[in-house]
Amino acid sequence: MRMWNDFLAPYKQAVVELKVKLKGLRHQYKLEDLHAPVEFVTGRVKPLASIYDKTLEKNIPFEPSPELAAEVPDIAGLRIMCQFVDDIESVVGMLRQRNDLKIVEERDYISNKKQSGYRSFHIIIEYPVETIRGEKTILAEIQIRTLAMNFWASIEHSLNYKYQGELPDVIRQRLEGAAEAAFRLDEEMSLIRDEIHEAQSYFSSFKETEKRDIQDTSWKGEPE
Ligand code: 0O2
Ligand code: 0O2
Repeated sequence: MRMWNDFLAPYKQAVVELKVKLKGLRHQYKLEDLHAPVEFVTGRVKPLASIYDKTLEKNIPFEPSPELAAEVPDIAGLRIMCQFVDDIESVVGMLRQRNDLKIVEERDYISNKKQSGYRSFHIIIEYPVETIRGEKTILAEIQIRTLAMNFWASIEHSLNYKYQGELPDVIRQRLEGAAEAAFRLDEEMSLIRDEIHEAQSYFSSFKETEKRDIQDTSWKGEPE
């Protein structure tokens, strides 16, 4: 187990660091009162049981090794959720410009959805982690998707887990239909994007004023 802990340590470090950095993008947009292409960010280190399944699939030994690190590029996984399909392109553009990571592969499952109906944009990066024994470069996967794509993927993932990958035909067809419905929802939302932005910016400035008023009242105290 010690060997696995040592092997996974830089991946854990990378997930923590990248989560802070990617969430930071959202805060920077908010600070400037701009629409943030990042809605929220999650991250995880692949559980050992899932790494084990991958090694069976790829027919490689289940042991910490450079081969495993190269064959399973999503041991460190980050997920960026966006409101609109166009936001995905903005996020990908920003990632391409960063100096703290290097993109080594892009997979566009939005233009080319998977047979299951799955849509998302995947990026594999090389990311340097500073360790007590010097710099270690690891691979990490960043998945970028809309809220609707994420909703579909998490439901499909749970169903696949329940049926252990053998989905009954009727459920498979329903999921394909649901994937199209999610895609149409994204298209509809894009069409009223400007209206939504206006409403959100109105709502946040209203909240700010409300917060200021409350602070003013508590500072002055209750009228006597
Ligand atoms: P905020 O201020 O809500 O953005 P950790 O416990 O440190 O490992 P973290 O980030 O707390 O990690 O948890 P995780 O599971 O990686 O990410 C969850 C973050 O995503 C939380 O934000 C949730 O609020 C946010 N999240 C999850 N699902 C949704 C959703 O459907 N909509 C929205 N808008 N946000 C969601 P934080 O980090 O607590 O901070
Ligand atoms: P997890 O951690 O449970 O999400 P390949 O070997 O080239 O066929 P590979 O290595 O599976 O492809 O990479 P791919 O397909 O680019 O990305 C794999 C990850 O994308 C999966 O991780 C899922 O997170 C997500 N994904 C891909 N296809 C689907 C799908 O049909 N439905 C859902 N819900 N998610 C999908 P893991 O490894 O499954 O693990």
